[in-house]
Amino acid sequence: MIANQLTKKDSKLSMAHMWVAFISLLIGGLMGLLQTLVRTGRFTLPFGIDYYQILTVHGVILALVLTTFFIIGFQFSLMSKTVGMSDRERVWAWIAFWVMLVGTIAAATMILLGKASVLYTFYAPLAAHPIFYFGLTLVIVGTWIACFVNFHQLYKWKKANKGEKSPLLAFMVVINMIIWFISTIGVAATVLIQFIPWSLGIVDEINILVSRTLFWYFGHPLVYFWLLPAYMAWYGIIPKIIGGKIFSDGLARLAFILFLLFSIPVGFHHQLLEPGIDPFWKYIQVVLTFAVAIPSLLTAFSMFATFETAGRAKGFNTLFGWFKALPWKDVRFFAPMVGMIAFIPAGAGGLVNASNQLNLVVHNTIWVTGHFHLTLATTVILTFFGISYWLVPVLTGRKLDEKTNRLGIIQTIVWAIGMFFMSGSMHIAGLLGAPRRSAFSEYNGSEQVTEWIGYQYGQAIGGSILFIGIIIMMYTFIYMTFFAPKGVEEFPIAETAEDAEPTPMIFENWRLWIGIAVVLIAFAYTIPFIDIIQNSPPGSPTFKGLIGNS
Ligand code: HAS
Repeated sequence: MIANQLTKKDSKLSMAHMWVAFISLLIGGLMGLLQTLVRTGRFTLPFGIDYYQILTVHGVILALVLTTFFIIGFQFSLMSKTVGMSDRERVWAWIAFWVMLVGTIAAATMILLGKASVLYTFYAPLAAHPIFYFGLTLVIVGTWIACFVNFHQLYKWKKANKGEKSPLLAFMVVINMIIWFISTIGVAATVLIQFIPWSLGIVDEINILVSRTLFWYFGHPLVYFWLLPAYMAWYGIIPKIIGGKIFSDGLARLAFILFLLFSIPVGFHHQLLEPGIDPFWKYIQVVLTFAVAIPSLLTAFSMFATFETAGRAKGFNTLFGWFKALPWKDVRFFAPMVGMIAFIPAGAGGLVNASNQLNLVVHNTIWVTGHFHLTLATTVILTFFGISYWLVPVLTGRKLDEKTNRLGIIQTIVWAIGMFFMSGSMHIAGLLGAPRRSAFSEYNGSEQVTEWIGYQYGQAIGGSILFIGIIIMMYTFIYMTFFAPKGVEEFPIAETAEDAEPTPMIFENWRLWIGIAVVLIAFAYTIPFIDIIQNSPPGSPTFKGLIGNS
């Protein structure tokens, strides 16, 4: 192992995950471009391909496959770097990778064959081929193996370093994987107990509200599973890149613990307009949703503090002078920073969604699609791109050279412009009532549709610019992997500021935090869930007809 680098074996493991993530980016991005073109009403898909088929590929491949592989690969590299990985752990990590990959290929094949056009939320009563659900199950089982590898890595480190505070990034990885493990129990339950028997014809009907509730029990923490690795980079890596220090290790850990507590018992905010759930429990979960915004506000504070102290330490002492001290020409900082700036309106949009009355206006409109293209496809993805500009060279034994840096800066600007048009148009069209999850339609010549058309062109323009961004990113990925100059690239891990308050050891009390998380989940879900089951309407048979997934 070269100093500051990972071992060859660890690098290979993370790099395998990066390959799957970037190939997914290309396929999923192409589908996204096609969708925006179809929605102008001027473009028809060739060879009888169905709109909902490509929409499913887009959602599953980008929201589930790209993210999961990138996150797990990145987290393995953080764990190897901070607490180490044994040969046995690495064998299990590879098993996790292959199980996830086989599951992904199975599910993707069914979608491509037109047998699973059920979108990434696979809402019942839309039914897919059973192999699609088996594929998803394998993906989840694979991630669980990865969870336990990470848990074991930290456990081993703690045993060897009794009484010591665990490395910040390892602590963060473990929190993220605990959130993932607890939340995926919900989606595993609905897939195994409800969807698989129903799609195999063993049972005739499915309880739709139960399936959606179990899905969203998983679906909201899923968004934090995406966000937290970006926060790992913001808290633990960016300070090093800007030549500063982590403002407060304790504050960073507190933010992550708050995510563990509040990110799960909030799924009802995706179901505010769904009948059959007692409004009192929706209210409780909305309150908890506002609580889960607090760790993001803490993060905003912490990042500003990090930037300001770094700038002042370099002698930029006026009120906003520190802003100039930031390394704007370094893509490792620039790409995540653009992501952070995007998170200000993106997060505000989330708070709009969470407000019961405003949710009435935006729910099921394309505003929501605009929201997650700002949060996930801008804030999170630009941070992931920012990570890959140094991580891929570290993994391949190459250098982040001037060419990569320049391409990365251009890519970030192209992405920001594309997303401004696409997500901006989505937000506005949504406010004008344009629905989400729908192909182009004139709705029998309804006048209201004319108000949306301009914004649908806006989405296509944005989508085309974004696709150029994807091509640049793919080129840069290939360049970094095979052609950049060989050398030793820095794996940047920040240190905490000397004058930061000491981190309370109670943050390492895993039993306490997991215990409180479980109590909160039980409180928010038990009574409404019993109510949903006891007062269920009749179940639904499979529905495969209209969208070609016969
Ligand atoms: Fe969301 C729907 C509420 C965050 C993703 N969300 C979705 C869906 C997705 C998604 C995928 O309450 C659609 C699911 C579907 O298919 O139906 N969301 C929220 C709230 C937050 C939030 C309250 N969402 C996210 C994140 C996502 C994501 C993060 C992905 C990564 N969302 C909702 C609701 C719905 C919803 C409802 C359902 C809507 C419906 O009706 O269907 C919060 O976590 C947001 C808190 C964020 C902040 C911002 C803090 C700002 C920071 C940046 C600091 C900047 C710096 C730079 C330091 C409070 C940290 C400064 C530099 C300068 C130069 C100025």
